Amino acid sequence: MPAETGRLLIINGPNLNLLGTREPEVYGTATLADVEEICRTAATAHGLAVEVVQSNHEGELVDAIQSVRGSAERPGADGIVINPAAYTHTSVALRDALGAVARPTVEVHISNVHAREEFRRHSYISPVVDAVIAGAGLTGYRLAVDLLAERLQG
Ligand code: CA2
Repeated sequence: MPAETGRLLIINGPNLNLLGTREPEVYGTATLADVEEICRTAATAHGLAVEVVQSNHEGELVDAIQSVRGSAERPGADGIVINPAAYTHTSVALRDALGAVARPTVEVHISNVHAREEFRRHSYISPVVDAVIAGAGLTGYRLAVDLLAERLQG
């Protein structure tokens, strides 16, 4: 196994802790633990470390984004995968935080947000990220990790 050559932060927004417990017709039956395993497996194959976080609180998500800068106590991160969940459609704070940290970032949505209610078609986040993946289910997280590995190592 090669030494880890970078770190990714995988951020999940509100209610994604409920994955696998409700609305399987929209979000499938896999859980947040499965998201973590998918990301870790893909990242490891690229020699990248991952940290997966989930919060139901907007300010905690802002703190998580800012944490990629690192500190004396914690390592930072080189890239971000974020499913902002409902905050996609409401949060100027998350958009500003992502814009400020300047790391390659992929926005992921499990469902195809363009095939659902009209309000889900607008994202405050998309203009400040490098790529958007929607409707690929949990595979979207793997694709996001693969893309970031390519951008960071290519
Ligand atoms: O498709 C996605 O990944 C979303 O980001 C999920 C959000 C939704 O607000 C976005 O429009 C699209 C909702 C996450 C809530 O996840 C649940 C999972 C299982 C049961 C209930 C909610």
